[in-house]
Amino acid sequence: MINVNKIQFKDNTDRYGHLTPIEGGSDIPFDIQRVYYISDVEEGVRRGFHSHRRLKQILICVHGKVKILVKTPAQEEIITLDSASQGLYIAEMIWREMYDFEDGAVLLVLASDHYSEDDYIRDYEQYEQEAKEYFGGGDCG
Ligand code: T46
Repeated sequence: MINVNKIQFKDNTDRYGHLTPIEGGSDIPFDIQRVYYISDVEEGVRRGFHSHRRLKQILICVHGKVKILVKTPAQEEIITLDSASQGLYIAEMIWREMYDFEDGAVLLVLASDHYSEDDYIRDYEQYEQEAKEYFGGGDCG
């Protein structure tokens, strides 16, 4: 889907467990300016409901499982994140919702910029309007 893709990180697995390195400059298509994580999300809770105007992010479910709905005016996809060695790259102008957090799931996010509420579009109608201008029909297939 446009502005969204999965990234497979190197997974060093041995009998002592897993180790997943993520290196700036090679594994991540932007300079990491911020890291945050979402945890202890109760059953039935749905988060997100917004898009970013400029921010690019990579979501990694480092423990457990979570579903991510990504959406443009013309496309929609549901992606399950259940591997600590897999990232979901979401670039600008993508509506997202995160739900079905498994008990104990931890969603780590790498972001291309510092937190700025001005970069959020939290109203879906406003999002549709701005996204149609941004994609200009280029998100149709
Ligand atoms: C996103 C998804 C995947 C901060 O103070 N600093 C921060 O860096 C962030 C991300 C949030 N906040 C504050 C703003 C709110 O008062 O934390 C509170 C919860 O944020 P929000 O409701 O935006 O959380 P989610 O889970 O809906 O969305 C978050 C990110 O905000 C967003 O960028 O793409 O995770």
